[in-house]
Amino acid sequence: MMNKINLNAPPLQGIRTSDTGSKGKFQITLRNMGTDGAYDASFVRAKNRWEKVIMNDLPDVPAQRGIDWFNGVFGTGKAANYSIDDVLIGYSVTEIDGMPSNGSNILGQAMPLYVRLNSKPVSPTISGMMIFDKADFDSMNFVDVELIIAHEMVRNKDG
Ligand SMILES: [Ca+2]
Ligand SMILES: [Ca+2]
Repeated sequence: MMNKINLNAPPLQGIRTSDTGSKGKFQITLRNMGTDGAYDASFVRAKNRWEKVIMNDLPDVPAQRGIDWFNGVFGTGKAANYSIDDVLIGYSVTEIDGMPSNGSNILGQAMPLYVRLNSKPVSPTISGMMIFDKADFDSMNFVDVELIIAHEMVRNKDG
């Protein structure tokens, strides 16, 4: 396996944020943190889908000293430390377990990594990660791939 991934994601982190100064449209920033760009267009279409339906814009979260918004998930050389408007999602389509025939197939993993602590009653996500198995995506049509990405993306919305 060329790209080793740690499927044991780090625990969810929270950052105190401002609730004021929000005026604009909801933005999702995507970063391909892997090496395979074959599904980039599917991620963009899923992102556009959610940006259209999520109404509540949030204030930017400024860069925090010493913090990697991906919390090491994609390696220390790929740390993200910059201002976030409104959500940052790092993704990778890579080798996980292929498509084993014993029924234990892993499709991927998606979860929030940092959330805003000051927004009540929910804690909207600052950053999240999505990792998918290339073997599984390669076995599907692009419509199904996009639906799976969109479904997992919304799980990143609120921590
Ligand atoms: Ca915003
Ligand atoms: Ca798999």
